[in-house]
This record gives sequence, structure tokens and C-alpha cells, in this order.
Amino acid sequence: MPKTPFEKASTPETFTDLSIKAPSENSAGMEALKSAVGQVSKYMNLTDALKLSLKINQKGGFDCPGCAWPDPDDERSVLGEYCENGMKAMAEEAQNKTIKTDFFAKHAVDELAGLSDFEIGKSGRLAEPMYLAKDATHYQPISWDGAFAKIAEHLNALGHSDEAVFYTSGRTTNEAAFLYQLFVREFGTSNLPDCSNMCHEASGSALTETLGIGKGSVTLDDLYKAELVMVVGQNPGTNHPRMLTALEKCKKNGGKIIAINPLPEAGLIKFTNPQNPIKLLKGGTKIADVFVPITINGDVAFVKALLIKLLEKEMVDGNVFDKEFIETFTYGYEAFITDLKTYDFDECLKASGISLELFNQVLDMVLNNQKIIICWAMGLTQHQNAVDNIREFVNLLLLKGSIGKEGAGTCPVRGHSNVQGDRTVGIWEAAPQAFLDKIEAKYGFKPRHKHGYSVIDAIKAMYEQKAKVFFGLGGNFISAVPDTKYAAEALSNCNLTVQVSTKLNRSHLVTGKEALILPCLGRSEKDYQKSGIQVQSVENSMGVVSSTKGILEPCSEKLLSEVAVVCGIANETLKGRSKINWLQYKDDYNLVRDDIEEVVAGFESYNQRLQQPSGFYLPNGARIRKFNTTSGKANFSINKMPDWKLKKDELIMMTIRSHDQFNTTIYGLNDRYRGIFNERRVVLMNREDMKERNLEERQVVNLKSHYKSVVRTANNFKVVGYDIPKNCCATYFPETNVLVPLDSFAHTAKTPASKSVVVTIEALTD
Ligand SMILES: Nc1nc2c(c(=O)[nH]1)N[C@H]1C(S)=C(S)[C@@H](COP(=O)(O)OP(=O)(O)OC[C@H]3O[C@@H](n4cnc5c(=O)[nH]c(N)nc54)[C@H](O)[C@@H]3O)O[C@H]1N2
Ligand SMILES: Nc1nc2c(c(=O)[nH]1)N[C@H]1C(S)=C(S)[C@@H](COP(=O)(O)OP(=O)(O)OC[C@H]3O[C@@H](n4cnc5c(=O)[nH]c(N)nc54)[C@H](O)[C@@H]3O)O[C@H]1N2
Ligand SMILES: [Mo]
Repeated sequence: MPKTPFEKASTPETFTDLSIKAPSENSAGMEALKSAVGQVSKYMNLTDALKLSLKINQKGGFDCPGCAWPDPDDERSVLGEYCENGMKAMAEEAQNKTIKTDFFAKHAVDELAGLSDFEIGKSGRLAEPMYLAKDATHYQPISWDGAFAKIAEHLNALGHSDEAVFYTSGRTTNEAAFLYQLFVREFGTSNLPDCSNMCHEASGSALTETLGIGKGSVTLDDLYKAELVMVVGQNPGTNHPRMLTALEKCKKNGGKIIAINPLPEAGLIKFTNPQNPIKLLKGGTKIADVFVPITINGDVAFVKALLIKLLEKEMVDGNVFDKEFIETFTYGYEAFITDLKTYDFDECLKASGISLELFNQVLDMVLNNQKIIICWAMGLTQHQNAVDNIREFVNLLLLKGSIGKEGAGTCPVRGHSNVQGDRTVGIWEAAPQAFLDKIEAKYGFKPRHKHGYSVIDAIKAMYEQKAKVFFGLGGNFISAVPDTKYAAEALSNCNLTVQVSTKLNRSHLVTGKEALILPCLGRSEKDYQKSGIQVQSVENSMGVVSSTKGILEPCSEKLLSEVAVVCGIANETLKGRSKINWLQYKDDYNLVRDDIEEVVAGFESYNQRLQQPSGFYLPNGARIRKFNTTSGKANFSINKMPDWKLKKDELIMMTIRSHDQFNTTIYGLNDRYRGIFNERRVVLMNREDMKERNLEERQVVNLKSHYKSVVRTANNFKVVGYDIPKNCCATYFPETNVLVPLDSFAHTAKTPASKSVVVTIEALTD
């Protein structure tokens, strides 16, 4: 029996032999070095590995395909600005093993779908274009021209351009992303969902509305100079290890750090810089001065409690708020204060799950410091009230005048290495009219004004057969999106699914009636074109644009660059009706950058400035107190408390990353810092919650999520008692994405609420 789309989309529910140790309090250090070296030596030859590690994140080198944390402007470590997980990301991409025709001839799609994500990832690098014909069981080779023709044929057969969906993941460089959205717009749709929709979209919405720019306002230098940094809903030890070096520097300069997180993540507690041999021997730096074990989604309640006490103090002492800043630069203060006064401190504190003693420690630090930075990631953005979460923290910064001055401001820490740049150059289903007007002025066609599908809308449209072609530039759509069962049906309804990828993943196996795999160059590889080896560019989390240039030989002769793939498809699809000479761009990427300079603000002298060793900063209004909002000022906002009413037996579940994964790419089966080894099918539970349910350590359970009377199930998880607040639990994504309801998402931003899933834990009876 052939597998159903849902079966193909699911990871096997079998166990891999869990072992548990005490969670680690220290991050990085020797263990990190060992783990990185282990990973690299498994997948790469050592000369290549050394070559890469010396060039990674160096001026004129290549941008690490891991996270979007910025590189220091001035001095960079001679060992390379790398980290354990950056090395793993690199080894994964630059591995020697390739998969070609013989691999696909040997293994049927159904067979490959029976593997775990970890096993799928180990198959190797995709090395030639492959085609899955209608009703076929195996992929077969296809030429690049054949693939372009197939895509053009399907796209041109659609009744309307809106029947195609063009997804982007955040590794795509500025050059490829710009051309891609240009092609999509000339083709006639704005259906440009991207991974950002599932990631920092809520940050973009909240920050645009309150501060007039959807990006953070701080630079690395600000972090060094801050008096107080709050790290909220973020696990930097695993996901942004190089951020710990910056926090360490901040502490050295006298700064204080507060971590707000349901879990006492190792990186937040202590850090041993792997590039500092003395520290390696002597043990690390304590990172968080105060750790706040917030209940899941208790952040608005906690910040409100802080705001209430700040206001009380201000009314007595008159020196808590930055009144000059508030008067000159903000709007909506009175309404905000009137609303704040309707909340009760005790209720807010109770909802946050934090003791008064701990609260007072945080309050003192907020009262006594004037240069405050708030850093956050998915712990704030993946909730239904994600936008409120972020706006409430912005209120705190505004009261303290902590925005647009040295050592202060907002720091949403981005995920993928160029997710911010992709949005800057036009990957946006809801692009502003001013941007579309620029496109029209430059290229002479009218881009569609109607907003396109975000990720959630795209899944619905495919399910309802309103969209019939899915195209993914990078990423692993089926494993990354919520509601796996529904999403699998949605994709299988398509006539054609196309993935431009470096590695085999589940999205190649959950397909439309026909499917294509288009293998592309990775960041670390040389990009040979007519005018020579090409340089590309990326934007980091702090708005710095810099160049990236591969240094290894491509793993196969049959790879194309993403730029060449986009040009090829655009040229073939829009043949005879395009106003653009598509093929010129792939020969010389300088031409793409000249175009970006004309269309996107802030890229003056792009080609020239890209040659500056540290790149260049894009303009940022919030950084200089120029707030490009509807009121022309920084806006206070009014945010409600979320109102959770858990029924008896229900818990709130967050789906998080282990230490051995990059999103849907599973490097290994350990979550070293949390003390969990050789198993991903675990549910971390509060020990009292376990007792109440008569559950024992390692007991096998099924998880059920409950949303608007629909029950979703994920089977076979082992219970692990953990230091997590009561009524909360945690599992790894993507195994539990099946439990995340498609229609539970952040208001205004539509970020899936994958950190607040209501579940029950069902013990198996035999
Ligand atoms: N090695 C590695 N690096 C990565 C990635 C990776 O998978 N692996 N992914 C990249 C990407 S795309 C992204 S977006 C980032 C993700 O980086 P993170 O956001 O750090 O990743 P998550 O594992 O989703 O962790 C979220 C953290 O939020 C906490 N949390 C959950 N719910 C709440 C809440 O309600 N309130 C608060 N205060 N905290 C909460 C969790 O305990 C956890 O520590 O990392 C990027 N870098
Ligand atoms: N439940 C739950 N779901 C989540 C999250 C969560 O916390 N919980 N996090 C969400 C977040 S923050 C994000 S960003 C998304 C991630 O969603 P995606 O970005 O779609 O997923 P990734 O796993 O990062 O994509 C990995 C694939 O990208 C391809 N790839 C890697 N490098 C390149 C490259 O240079 N070029 C091309 N063309 N392809 C490349 C490889 O084939 C690899 O298999 O997942 C989201 N989903
Ligand atoms: Mo992300």
C-alpha cells in the first residue's frame, strides 16, 4: 500500500533509546569544541574543514549558514568567528557525500519517507535535478532545461497567477531573493509566504506599529554598553551561541542580565567562551544575574506587573520615567496610563507565576538602570498574543526612554542567516505600496497590489485547491509548518511541487502530483559565472549588509546557483512577455545589486560599499529617534492580558529546538545542555504535574492537543521530569507540529502559536 501524504509527512514514532543526565549549567567550553569537531570530521575532509573554519564570518569570507547573529565590526577572532552550532551547520552543507540518480533509482519515495529526519539528512547533498512523474514511485533525472520547461508549462497553464505559491526560507541571499520576488511579481501574484511568517513576523508587526521599523534598533556596540539586558524567550546557548560572547562583554563592562524563560537554559546561566583558552580551563562566566522562570505565555502579565510598580514609584518620586523623551518622542501616553491603572498588581504577578521576591529583584534593576536592551526570539513571537508580548516590552522601553540612545533599544534576534535581508529586498506577501511603485517605475509592469498568501493562507489555499503549484526556494515547508496532517493533504493536492534545495528533506517526499528537486550551491561553495566567481550579500540581525563568497569547489557539476535557477525559470516562464532581460543577471550579480540600489532605500553605492570589509549599516529610524509611524512618534500601545483557562488535566506545551538541530535539519539525537541523550520523542514535564497524573520518568505517553473541539494526536513520547513551571510542558519541533492547530496564530501577524499548544498527556494502558 502506498503511504498517505500524512504518513509520508510524519517521522516514525519509534524510540531511539533515551538516556538522561542532570541538565548542564554551563554552555560552550570543551564539550562544544569536541562536539563540533566530531560532527565536522564525520562529514567533511579535514583540509576543507580547516579552510572553512578560517574563513567563516571573516571579513571577505563567507557568511555562516547558521543563525543571523552579527559579526563584530572591528576585531574578529583569528580562529574564525565560529561556534559549535555554526560548525555543525557548515559541516552539514559542505559534506562530501552526494546523492544522484542511482540513489533515487534505488530508493522509492515511500521508502525514504519511512526514515527519520535525522536519517534523511544523513543521505548527503543533492547533486542533480530530479523529477517525480505522475503516479511514479521513484524520482528520475531531468535536465535543467527540462525542469525549467516543466515549471513554465505548469505556471502558464494556471487560470490565474494567484494559483501559484512561492515560498522562501531565510538562507537565500539578497541577490537571489530580489530576483525571485521580481519574477513572482512580474508573473502576476504577491503569493510570497516565507519562513519569517512562522518566526519573527510578530516582531515586525509590533515594531512597525510602535517604532516605525520592523527591525531591531540596537547594534553590537550597544549591547556591549547596555546597563541592563533582558533576554526573553530565547535560548542563545543553542541557537545564537555567538551572542553569549557579546553578553559576556556587556557584563565585563558592568552590565546586568536578566533571563526570562520557562527553562533554566544552560547558555543563560553560564558560558565558557570556546575561543578563550584560559576560560576553557578555569570555567565560565556567569551570564544571568537574575533568572525569571516565567510560566509559558506569562510575559505580558509579568511586564504589566513591572509597569504598574514603575508607575506607582513615578507618582511618588517623579524620577522613574524619562519624561522629556515621552513628551518629545512618543504618542498615546495618557491612554496607556489610563488603561494600565485598570489592572491589579497581584493578579498580574500571579498570572506570571513569579514570586514577589524575584519580581522585586527585577524591579530594582529596571528602576536603577537607564540603558536597557530587550532581546527576544521565539518564546515571545509564537503565541496568539505575540504582538502584544512585544508591544508590552516596547512600552517598558518607552517609559524609560530606552530607545534610540547608546546602549539601549530593541533586539529581536533573527533566526535564519538572511531572513532579515530577504524581507528588505522584497520577499513579502504584504509589501508596502511605495516598494511596488518603485518596481513599476523601474521595470514598467504593474505589480499586483492585493496582498498575497502568508504561510497559513497558502496552506489553506492548497488544501482548498485554490492554489495548484507550490514552489519553495530553500526550506522544508512540510516539516516547518503547523498542523502536519492538514498541510500534507494541502501539498498533495497540488499539480506540481518544486523545491530548490541543498539537502534532501521531507518536503521532497510529500509532493504534488508531479514534483521537482532542483539542487543548488550552498554558501560555502564557489559560484562560477560568465564574469567570474560571484560575490553575494546578506543582512544580519542588526541591519548590517555584508558580502559572502564561497571558497570550496561545488560538490557536483550539476548544481546551479539560486540566482541562475530563478533567472532560468523566469526566462522560460515569461518568454515573449517579459519586460526584463532575465539571463543577463546570472552572468554578473553586480547588475542585480545595481537594480536593488534603484528600488530599495538604503542601498546607495551598493556594489562599492559591499567591498568595505565589515559591510555597511542600513538606515534605521528608531536608532536615531525618527519614528516612521502613523503618528510620526513612537506609539505606546494597549495590550490585554491573555486569558488562559486550562481545563483539568490540560497543560500548555511549547515546541522548541534541541541542541542538535537546525530547524528541521536534525544533526544528532542529543540535547546535551538539557541532559537528554539519544532521543527526540520526549515531553519535558514539571514533576508535580507528573505526580498528579501518576506518571513516571520515561513512561510512554500519547499527546493530544485540544483546539476549538478538534483533537489532534501525536503518539509515543517519553516523560522526562524537568525544571519547568507547573502546568507547562515542552517537546521538540517538528515531531509535534501535528499538534499545532493551523488556525491558532498571532493576531495581525499570523505567526503559528507553536509555543502555546493546549495538550493533555495520555498514559498508555496495556
Ligand atoms: N543551532 C541552531 N541555531 C538556530 C536554529 C536552530 O534550530 N538551531 N534556528 C534558527 C531560527 S530560524 C530561529 S527563529 C532561532 C530560534 O531561537 P530560539 O527562539 O532561541 O529557539 P526556540 O528553541 O524556539 O526557543 C525558544 C525559547 O523560548 C522559551 N519560551 C517558550 N515559550 C516562552 C514564553 O511564553 N515566554 C518566554 N519568556 N519564553 C518562552 C523556551 O524555553 C526556549 O528557551 O534560532 C536560529 N538559530
Ligand atoms: N512547532 C514549531 N514549528 C516551527 C518552529 C517552532 O519553533 N516550533 N519554528 C519556525 C521557524 S522560527 C522557522 S524559521 C521555520 C523554518 O522553516 P524552513 O526555513 O522552511 O526550514 P529549515 O529547516 O530551516 O530548512 C532546511 C532546508 O533548507 C535547505 N537549504 C539549506 N541551505 C540552503 C541554501 O543555501 N539554499 C537552498 N535553496 N536551500 C537550502 C535544505 O534542503 C534543508 O533541508 O520553522 C518554523 N516551524
Ligand atoms: Mo526562525
